[in-house]
Amino acid sequence: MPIFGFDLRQLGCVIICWTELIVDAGNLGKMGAVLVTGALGQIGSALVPTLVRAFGPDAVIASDIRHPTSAFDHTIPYELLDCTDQDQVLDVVQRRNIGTIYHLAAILSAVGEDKPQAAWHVNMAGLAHILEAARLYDCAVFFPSSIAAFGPGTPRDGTPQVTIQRPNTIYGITKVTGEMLCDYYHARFGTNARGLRLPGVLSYSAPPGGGTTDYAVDIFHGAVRGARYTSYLKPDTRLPMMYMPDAVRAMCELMAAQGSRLVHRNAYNVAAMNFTPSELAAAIKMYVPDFVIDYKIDPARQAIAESWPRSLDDSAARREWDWQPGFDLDAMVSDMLAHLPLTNP
Ligand code: NAD
Ligand code: AKB
Repeated sequence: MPIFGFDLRQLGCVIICWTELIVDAGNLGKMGAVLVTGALGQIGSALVPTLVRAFGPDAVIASDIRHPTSAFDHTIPYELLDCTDQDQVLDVVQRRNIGTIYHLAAILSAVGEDKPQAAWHVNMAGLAHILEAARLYDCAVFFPSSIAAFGPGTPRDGTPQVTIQRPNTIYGITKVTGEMLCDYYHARFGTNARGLRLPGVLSYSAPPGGGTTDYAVDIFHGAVRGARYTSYLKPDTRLPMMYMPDAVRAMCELMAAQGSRLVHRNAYNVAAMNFTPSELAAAIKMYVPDFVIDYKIDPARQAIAESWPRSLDDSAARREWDWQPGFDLDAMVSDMLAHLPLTNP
């Protein structure tokens, strides 16, 4: 994006606007384009437009294993890319002159328990190929870990940054292994890999992709369609959550942060809010008075939720790169409901 003869990425001072939040997203890596894998998913659908606003449509390459749907903005360069195919990954990174990779492609927790071998393959082979491409072509890498990287032996309230990590889901095992693989590439090869342990992420624009926290998105669609929702988690199941604008901003801010400040660079706890299905239903009822929630428990997803933190200590992120969430429960509910009637007339 040349302006007055300079490329803003060179200056490290690109400004991103997202729902009135301003982010400095500079220092993303060496010069080069930004590749997003898994770009058609819930987070990619929000991240790609934000990156395009920062860097321009020619500097952001969206990719996924699927052909783009009609909702995809076809002005953005697109690659059909299976991240488990090393040759494809190396080809795209070299041919598109990639400098930064946001590696979002993955299989999430609930689908992962149905297909554990596929989850291991996509999540681990995919990350290994991305890190190898980053080593060979000197790219920065963003890796989204998850609250799933913790397990039943972890303290569940105010889960510390450094604590026991013995997850009992295949998804969680791939996330903690992914954190360690990023640590290894950074220590052994100097790869600029950075990561967040994201809570359940909520958004109105794209459906979630088969996780345990999906209820907290689905409930809004139930609320605007028929003022009803049947929760598959028990009413008192507390989980950490984050609204999509905060999640995208956290990803961009971490990638922009000064490397010398990052002690826990590959796996920061980040927190914004935590709630139970019954608390979320009560918050929605403030805006949709007729709203009714009932419960039909899915034992598989309930067991996963009960192995995860109820709340996170994100003081390392606050200290090392000035993380601050923007949305609490009420602000998130109000914003979700303000947008959903437009997408579900
Ligand atoms: P999603 O399921 O919505 O999207 C994942 C995308 O990856 C899909 O579009 C899918 O087609 C693609 N994909 C699957 N296999 C692929 C392959 N072999 N090659 C290329 N693409 C492939 O997931 P999301 O919610 O957007 O999550 C993105 C990342 O963030 C994942 O790594 C996930 O684990 C992590 N994360 C998400 C949340 C959340 O609440 N959404 C929370 C914590 C961490
Ligand atoms: C899931 O529920 O699998 C994801 C996550 C918290 O990683 N949303």
